[in-house]
Amino acid sequence: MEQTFIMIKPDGVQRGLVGEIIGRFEKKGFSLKGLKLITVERLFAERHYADLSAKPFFNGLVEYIISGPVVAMVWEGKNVVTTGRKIIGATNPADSAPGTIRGDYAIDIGRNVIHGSDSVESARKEIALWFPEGPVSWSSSLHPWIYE
Ligand code: 3AN
Repeated sequence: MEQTFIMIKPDGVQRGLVGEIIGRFEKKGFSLKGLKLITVERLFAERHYADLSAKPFFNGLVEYIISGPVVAMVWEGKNVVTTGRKIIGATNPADSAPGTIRGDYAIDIGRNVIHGSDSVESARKEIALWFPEGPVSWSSSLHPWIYE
């Protein structure tokens, strides 16, 4: 089953959106396979965002991510990478539809509350970076009620 890496950024934690965000993924039917509240160091944040290191906003992005604790999660389910991105909404909250997390709770691109892996391959890399111990292995008893 597919897995994705989801991170509630420091603004989402400070604003008390953790329960709301976890609830949206849970109610959809996805399974939580990893969860931790951590403050990451600069080098770690730079590794996570290595693909964006040439962007003019890179330093500001790293400062933002290390500014407070984040909630790092692994979610599992059919098409969870693509569907997770839909639940999150477009990168720029100005373009995110109402009903998405960013559409409902964010205004600025540099304070967009949440991160979600953009492909199965980046999910694999991000889960390995954030959860070197591996996700938690368990099966939801709701499975037959969610999948046909
Ligand atoms: P997403 O997080 O939707 O996958 P990416 O990977 O393009 O989007 O960007 C990663 C993060 O970089 C975004 N979540 C956002 O916080 C930040 N970012 C992207 N573009 C900009 C920008 N033009 N100005 C400031 N921050 C940006």
